[in-house]
Amino acid sequence: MSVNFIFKVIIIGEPATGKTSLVKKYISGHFSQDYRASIGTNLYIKKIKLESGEEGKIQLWDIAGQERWIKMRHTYYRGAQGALILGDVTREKSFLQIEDFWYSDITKYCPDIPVILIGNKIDLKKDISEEKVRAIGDKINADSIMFTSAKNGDNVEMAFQLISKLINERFSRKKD
Ligand code: G3D
Ligand code: MG
Repeated sequence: MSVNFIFKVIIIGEPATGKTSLVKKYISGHFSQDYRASIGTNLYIKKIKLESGEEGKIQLWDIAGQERWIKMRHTYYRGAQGALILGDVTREKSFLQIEDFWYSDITKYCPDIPVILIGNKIDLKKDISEEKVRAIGDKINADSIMFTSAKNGDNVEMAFQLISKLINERFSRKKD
C-alpha cells in the first residue's frame, strides 16, 4: 500500500471519559476493563482507507494521567490536524470544561482544525440530555457531534472515519 497521508489526531477531555478505551476499541476492537491512570502520552497508529479510496495512516495521541495539569500540553497539541473532545454522558460534570478549557486549548495551540465532540458511554444511563451535548457542540463550533460506546463499539469506527474525512477535506481546501 502506498501511504498518501498521516493524520495526527488528538483525543482530549476530562479524566475517565473513556479516551483510552475509545482508542483501544478502534485500534484492536478490544475493550479492556481494567483502568490504569497511566502517565504521559499513548501513541497509536492505524492504517485507514477513506471513502475516496485513498489510503494512509491515522496517528492517535491519547493524553494520559493528570490530563488537565500537564505543563507540556502544547507539545501534545502541536501539529494536530484533528481532535476528538470527549465527555462522559453519565457525568454531566465532565462536559462543563469543554468550552473554556479543552476547546480553548485547541484555539491556542492548533486553531482551525476539525473537531468532533463525543458523548461517550451511551451503553449506560445518561446524566445529560442529548440536547445539552448538542448545545455545547454548537458553542464550540464542532464539525460534528457523535455519541459512542467504547464498550460495545457503537459509532467508534465511524468517529475515526469521520475525523479523517474532515481532515482530508480541510487539507484539500487549503491546497486550492
Ligand atoms: P480516560 O482514558 O479518558 O481516562 P478510560 O478513560 O478509557 O480509562 O475509561 C475510564 C473508565 O470508563 C474505565 O472504567 C472504562 O472501562 C470505562 N469506560 C470507558 N468507555 C466506556 C463506555 O463506552 N462504556 C462503559 N460502560 N464504560 C466505559 P473503570 O471501571 O475501569 O474505571
Ligand atoms: Mg486514559
